Amino acid sequence: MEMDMVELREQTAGLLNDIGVATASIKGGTLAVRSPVNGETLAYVPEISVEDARQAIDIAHDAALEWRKVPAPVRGELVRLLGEELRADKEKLGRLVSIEVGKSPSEGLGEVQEMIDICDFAVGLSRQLHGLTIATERPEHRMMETWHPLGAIGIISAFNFPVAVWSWNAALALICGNAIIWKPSEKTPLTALATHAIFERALKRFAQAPQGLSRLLIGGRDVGEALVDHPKVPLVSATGSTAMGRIVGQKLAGRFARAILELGGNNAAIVTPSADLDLALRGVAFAAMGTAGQRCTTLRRLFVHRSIHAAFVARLKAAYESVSVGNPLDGHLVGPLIDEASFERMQSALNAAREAGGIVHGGTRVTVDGCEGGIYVRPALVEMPGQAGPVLEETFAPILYVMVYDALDDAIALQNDVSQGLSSAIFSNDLREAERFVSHEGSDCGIANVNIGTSGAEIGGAFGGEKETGGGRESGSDAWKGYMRRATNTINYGRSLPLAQGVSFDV
Ligand code: UN1
Repeated sequence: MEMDMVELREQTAGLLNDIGVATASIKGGTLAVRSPVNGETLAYVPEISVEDARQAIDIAHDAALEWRKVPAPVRGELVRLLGEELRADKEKLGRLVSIEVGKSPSEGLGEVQEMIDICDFAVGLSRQLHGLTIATERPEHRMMETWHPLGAIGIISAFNFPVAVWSWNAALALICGNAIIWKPSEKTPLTALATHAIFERALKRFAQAPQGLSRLLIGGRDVGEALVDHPKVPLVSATGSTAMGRIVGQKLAGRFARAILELGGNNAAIVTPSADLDLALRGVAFAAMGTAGQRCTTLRRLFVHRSIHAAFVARLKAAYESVSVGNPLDGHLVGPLIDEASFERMQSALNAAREAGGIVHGGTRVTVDGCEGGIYVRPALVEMPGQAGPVLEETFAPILYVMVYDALDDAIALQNDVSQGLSSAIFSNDLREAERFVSHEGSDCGIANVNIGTSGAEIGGAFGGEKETGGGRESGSDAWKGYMRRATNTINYGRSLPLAQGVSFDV
C-alpha cells in the first residue's frame, strides 16, 4: 500500500514536470495538496500574499490596456494555440485532474475535452463579436452598437471542475480583449498550475501578448477577497457555493462591478409513465452518481409517476447496489468524496432525511484496498415521503431523493419549489408533457432537458441558472456579452441637427 501512495505522488510530480510546471511552484509551500484518491499529500504549494496579489492585478490591468488594441481575430489565434497545447497534453492534464479531484480517467479526459471545445468555440467567436445596426428616427443618422473589452477580469473556480470552468471564462474573456486573473480552489492548485503552464506555452508561440495577460493567484480566502475588492477588476466570474456567491455578489454590487455567478444547484428530474425506462435509468444513474455526486449539475431530486414508481425504484436500487465504488484511476465509476468534511455533511443530510421519514439505501462508507486514506461512500438513494428538510438543500455528495407524483403539474411545481434553479430534466415520450416542461409554465431552471439527465452540458449552450444559482451565464451562445461592455453609437452624417423625440431647441 505504501508503495502505491508514493507512486501517486511521484506520478504527479512527473506529470507536472512534463507539462512545464517549475519545481519551485510545488515544493516547500504552505498549501498542502491531498489526493482524494488515497489521502496522500501530493505537494506543498507556495501561496501568494495579499500584497503580491494586488500587484499582480495591477499588472494584469496594464496588460488589458495593451491587449484590447490587438484585433479580436488575432486574439483568437492565441486561444487557438491554447487549444493546440491542450490537445497535446490532454492525457497528462486529464490524469492530473483524476488524481487531484478523484475523477475516473474518462471524466478527467472529458474535462480537458471541454476545455478544447470552448477554445474552438471562442476562436470562431473572435470573428463574430458583432453588434446591431438599428433604425434611427432621424434622417441622415445611423445608430449602431459596438462591443468593447472590460479590462482585467477575475475568475474564481471550484474544486470539482478545477480547470474546465477556468477555460470557459478564460477563452471567452481573452478573445473579448480582457486580461484574466485566476483564483482556483485551494483544493486544486496543481491542475491550476498545470493549466497555467500550458497557457504559457501558447503565449510563447504568440508574439503579440502583453506581459501579465494572465495571472494565477494561489492562496486562501483573503486572496479571493483581494480580487473581488480590487477597484481595477470590473468583473468577477465566480463558481462555487451559494454562500460564497452571496458574499462575492454583494461585495461586487457594492462597488458596481459586474458578477457572473454560477452557484449551487438542486437539480431534479421527472420520470413520466410514457418514458423509455431503460434510457431514463441510465440517464438518472449517470446524473446522480457520476463524479460521486460532486457536480453542480448533479441530479439530486427525482419525481416518479405513481404508476411506474415501484418498478422504476426497484431497478434504480439494483443499479445503486451494483455500481462500482473504488479507485477512480482503476476505472471505477464512483470515486471518492473530496474530503472528510464532505462525508460528514452527507451523513448529517441522511440523518435529517431519516428524521423526516425517509428510507435510506446506501450512503455507507466503503473501504477501498490501497486507498485507505480516501473517503469512499456508496451512493445513497433515499425514498422520501415529501419534499422537505434536506431535500431543499444542495448537499455536495451522491444523494438522490426519490418522490412520487400523480399529476405532472404538481411534479413541475415541486421541481421549481426550491431556492436553486440550475438544471432539470424530464423523461417522457409524450410530446405534450415534454413541451410543457420546457415552456414558460415548465421548469424555471437555466437548463431544462428532455430525455437526458441534468448533468453533462455541452459548451455550445449558455451554462448557468436562476434564483440562488446566481443568474450568470458562461460558455456558449451569447455568454460572451457578459465579458464586454456595450456602447450605443449614434452618428449624424448630415448638416442639420434633428433632435430625438421631435424636441426643438433653437438657439
Ligand atoms: C460544475 O459542476 O461546476 O454540465 C460544472 C456539466 C459539466 C459542467 C459542470 N459540463 O455537468
